[in-house]
Amino acid sequence: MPSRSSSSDTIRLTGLTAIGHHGVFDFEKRDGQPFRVDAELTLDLRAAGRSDELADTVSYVGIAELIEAAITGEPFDLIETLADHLAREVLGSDDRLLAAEITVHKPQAPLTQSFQDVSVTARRSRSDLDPWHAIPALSALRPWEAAQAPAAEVRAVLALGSNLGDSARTLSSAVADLERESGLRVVATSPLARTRPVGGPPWQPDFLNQVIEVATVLSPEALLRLTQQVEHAHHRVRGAENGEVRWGPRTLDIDIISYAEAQVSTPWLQIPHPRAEQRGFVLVPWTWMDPQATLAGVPVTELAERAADASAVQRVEVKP
Ligand code: PH2
Ligand code: MG
Ligand code: MG
Repeated sequence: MPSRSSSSDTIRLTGLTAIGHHGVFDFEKRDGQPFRVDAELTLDLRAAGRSDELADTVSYVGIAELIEAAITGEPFDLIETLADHLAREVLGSDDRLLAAEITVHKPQAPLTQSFQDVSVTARRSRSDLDPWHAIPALSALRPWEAAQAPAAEVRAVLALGSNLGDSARTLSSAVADLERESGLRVVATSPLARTRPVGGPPWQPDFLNQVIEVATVLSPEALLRLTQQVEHAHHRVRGAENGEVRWGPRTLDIDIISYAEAQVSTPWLQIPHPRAEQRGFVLVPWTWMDPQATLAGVPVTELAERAADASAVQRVEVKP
C-alpha cells in the first residue's frame, strides 16, 4: 500500500543575512544591524523527486526573496514579530507548504555582556494561518492570485468608510495609497458622504463614506489583499482579540463592492458585496459618482431609493 502522506520532507535555507532596522531602541531603528534567518519548510517532495521538475516543488529562490524582503522591510520592535510574520508569509506564499519554522538571529543585539547570538524560533503550520490576519506584501503574488488575474484591465467599485480619527484625511490618503499600486488606477471618486452608523453599537460616531471606481489588472484576491494592506497602514485593527467590534468604529474600512461581472464566494470574500444592495451609505455616494451605475443588473439609483438609511446620507464638501 502506498503511503498517503509524507510530511517529513524538508527544504532548509540557513544563514540568510541582511541589514534590518528591527529593535526596541531608537538607535536600532535608525542605524540598522545584521539579522540572520534560518528557514525550515515542511512539504512533500516525492513528486519533485520523481519528475525532476521545479514546478513540483517550492523554489527556494522565492523563499530567499521573501526572507530578504522581510528583514529589510517594515521595522518591528521584536524579533518575535519578525519570526512570526516571516513564518506566516512563507506559509502563505504556497499552499503546498505544510509548516514553516523560522529562526531569527540577532548577533549584534544591544547587550553589554559578551555573547555569541540571540535568536527566536517560530513554528507555524497551515492551521495557524488566518486569512484576515495574514497580510503579506503584495509584491509576493501568491500562485492562485496570479492565476485569477484578468487578461486586461477590469473595472471594480470599492466603498470606503471611516468614523475614527480624521476621517476625511484618512479617506483621501487611502485613495492615494491605492493609486500608488502599479496594478490599479483610480478612475472616479464620489464626493464624501456623512452617514449614520448602520448596525453595530449605537454609541459610535457618524461615518464618512466614499465610493471609488478603479481599473485594475489585480485578481479579486490580490485586490482584497491590497485593500487590507491599506486598512492596516491606517491602523485598522481586526479580530475581537484586538478589540474589534463587528460593525463598530474603525479608522478605515475598504470593501470590494463589485469586480466586473465577477461572482466570488469564499469564506473571506464575497463579490458582489452581499449587503451593498441595501446600504444607502454605499449606494447614494455611488449614484453621485455614476448615475448610470448598476449592481448585478439593477440600477443603483433604484436600489438607493429603497435603502432604509438613504435619507440619513448627507453630502459633505471638504475644503481643500
Ligand atoms: N460600515 C459598516 C457597518 N455600518 N455604517 C455606515 N454609515 N457607514 C459604514 O461604512 C458602515 C456602517 C461595516 O463595515
Ligand atoms: Mg464594511
Ligand atoms: Mg470591510
